[in-house]
Amino acid sequence: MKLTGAELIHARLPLVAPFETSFGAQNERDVLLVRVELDGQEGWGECGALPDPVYSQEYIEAAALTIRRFFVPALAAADQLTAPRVATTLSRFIGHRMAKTALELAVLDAELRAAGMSAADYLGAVRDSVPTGVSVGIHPSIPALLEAVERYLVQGYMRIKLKIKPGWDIEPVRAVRERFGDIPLQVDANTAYDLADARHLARLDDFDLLMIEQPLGEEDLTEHAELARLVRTPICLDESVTSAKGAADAVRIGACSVVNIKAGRVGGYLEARAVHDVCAANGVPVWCGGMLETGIGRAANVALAALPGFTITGDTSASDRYYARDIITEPFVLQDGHVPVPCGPGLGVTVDTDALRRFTVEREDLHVFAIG
Ligand code: OSB
Ligand code: MG
Repeated sequence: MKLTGAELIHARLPLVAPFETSFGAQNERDVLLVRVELDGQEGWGECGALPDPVYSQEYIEAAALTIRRFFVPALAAADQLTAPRVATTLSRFIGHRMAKTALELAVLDAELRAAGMSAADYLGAVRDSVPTGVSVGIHPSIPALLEAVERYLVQGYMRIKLKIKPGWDIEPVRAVRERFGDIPLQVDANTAYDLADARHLARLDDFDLLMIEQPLGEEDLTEHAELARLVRTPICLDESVTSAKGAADAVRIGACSVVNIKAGRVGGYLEARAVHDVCAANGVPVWCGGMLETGIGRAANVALAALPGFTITGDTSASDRYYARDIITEPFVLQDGHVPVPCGPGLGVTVDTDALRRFTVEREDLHVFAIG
């Protein structure tokens, strides 16, 4: 198939509640969506980038520019465009993994819709629903946090992840443990600590956490390996893992014993599957992370999370945990702590273009012309 059209949509969706992490608070989710046409067949993709380069180097405007200026012209020159060929066609461009992922996903959606196959089947899913946890942001007070956690537990979420940072770590974890007992509980620091904090982080060992996610900096692989020797709680990496090779290296040097897989962070859903494969081959459990996706990215994440190596509950929460109104007609609904894996062709979700238009900040038709 050939790329015959491409469109960028910058939408802004209000979040049901502010989401605060160690890198800042968000009240809304600005998101970059990509719509492609392959021989006239439509496909949708979502870019995980946030508006500011605070989780990774990428941010929405840079992703849009990179897609417009470099990626779409390169893909337009490819004759037999398929999802696996997106990564190979764009491989001479360094980084910009979330931007690449959005295009790979849109091409995959179009290709699979044309073939009548679901993304779940294409990726190798073995489940028709996935157990789901929830990522709970930093709250203004411990009572406010306990109220939020209680609400999620009542809704049926299977595990709670608390965002932590220096000054908001031991006490919130202790309070949640004391109040809710033996629930599956873990924390995520989004790089907020240094190796010098090892003794402090070891205090979390008292609380039987499933894992500490990304305590140290993105590039601090050897420091994570050192920290893993100083704390008993398993170390999970998020930001640090940007490829399957990187995952294998991290595991080999003992920097982590669990991996959070986010397709955008590693450059695509096919690379995400390769991370899954290399972790499975090394006996390392993985779980599916999230970037507050709309229904488009969520559909892809849930399909990925249905692969056999995803043995730990992830962050593929139901749509209403994020949005009062998703831009997708069918919201993902929690049922007995699980979300269903879409089984229709492609991503298996339908974009409500009228609703999307109401949330659109900027829309751009890209010129699809070949370079070279
Ligand atoms: O570190 O996992 C993270 C959201 C935005 C950026 C980074 C992270 C997160 C989350 C929320 O933890 C995951 C989700 O529910 O989508
Ligand atoms: Mg994380």
